[in-house]
Amino acid sequence: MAFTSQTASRLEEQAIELPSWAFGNSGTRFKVFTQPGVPRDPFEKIADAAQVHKHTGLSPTVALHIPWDKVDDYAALREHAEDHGVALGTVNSNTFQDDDYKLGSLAHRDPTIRRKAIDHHLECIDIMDMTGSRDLKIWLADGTNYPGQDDMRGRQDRIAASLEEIYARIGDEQRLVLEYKIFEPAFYHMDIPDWGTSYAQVSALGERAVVCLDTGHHAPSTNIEFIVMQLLRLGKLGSFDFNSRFYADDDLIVGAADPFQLFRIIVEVIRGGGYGEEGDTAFMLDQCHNIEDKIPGQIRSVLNVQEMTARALLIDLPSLDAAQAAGDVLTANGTMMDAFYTDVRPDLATWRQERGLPADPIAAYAASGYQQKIAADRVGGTQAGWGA
Ligand code: AOS
Ligand code: ZN
Ligand code: ZN
Repeated sequence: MAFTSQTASRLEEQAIELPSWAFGNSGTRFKVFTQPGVPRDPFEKIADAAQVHKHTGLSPTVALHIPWDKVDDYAALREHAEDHGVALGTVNSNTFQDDDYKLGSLAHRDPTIRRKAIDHHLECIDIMDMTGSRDLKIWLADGTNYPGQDDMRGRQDRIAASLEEIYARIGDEQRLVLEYKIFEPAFYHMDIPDWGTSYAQVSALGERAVVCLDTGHHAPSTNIEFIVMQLLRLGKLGSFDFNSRFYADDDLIVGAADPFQLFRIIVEVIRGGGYGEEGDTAFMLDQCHNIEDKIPGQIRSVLNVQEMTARALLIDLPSLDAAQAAGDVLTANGTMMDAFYTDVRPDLATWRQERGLPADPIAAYAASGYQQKIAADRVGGTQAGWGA
């Protein structure tokens, strides 16, 4: 199937949320590399994120992280975002940076620490009310390092009770989104290690509790698109944290290691009704740019997602369906591969030009002088939070 006007208009439905932390300094546990011009406060992170949207038309919202993006005046931050042509998006909580959380947060045995962690989430919901955000995203670092360190069942029950209290404060238009991760920072067990656990927890809460799938949070060789299919089938795929992994939670540019996997994931999102206006699955990036420039790194990322979405939209569905029904394995697989191997980049350049966007967003950003300007203007930019 060729790139048609229908493909073009379906692409208009795409929105990819950017993480505010992608614009700050970041690194690994070994080294945080600083870059000239990184934002000094959340306002500047929003301004940088707005550059990505300006050049691509793909990223109208920015996710916040509390406390990294704590400000005195959220109405002012919201207005600042709107002035820059974007809106504030998901609020990410953080219960992994305090000494208090060494043995867990929502799963902790000590009720005072659990209280502190629950209260942090209630504060995040208060912030969401001010920013107009829909989603509270919870990723828990809770887990243990050694067999016998704690009772896994008790921890699961405490998480359930803590989440219930948080969910009770979620507004009618808001959602609680629970992310899972196979390992790290805990290495013997994580309390929310997989989609099944996240699904069990959010299902016990109610309709407005859903799962976040971070593409870097699985064992090697996991069939992620199968999980996408299943969660959509169950009505619980709330959002993606997109990134790319070679080994573990690499947080690299989405589509870098395996564009074919990204394609297969998006095929299932479209198949399952999660895409665009008909769906409720939020596309977000969860990435850090440790060695490359951050704004062009984000531009490349959203373009990669768009490119694989365009290819996924090209699948000749009637032919695929007929081949599947006939048990014609080779034709069915060939139909998928025909779409995957189609170079849509010229069509996407035209798509952008027709919408008043630059044909080549990375070149346009480089030519804009913005990078030089922030490098000159900003001194003492902040650490994103990772690798501290
Ligand atoms: C951690 O590994 C997770 O991917 C989190 O989604 C995220 O990176 C963190 O919560 C930053 O907000
Ligand atoms: Zn994530
Ligand atoms: Zn992660």
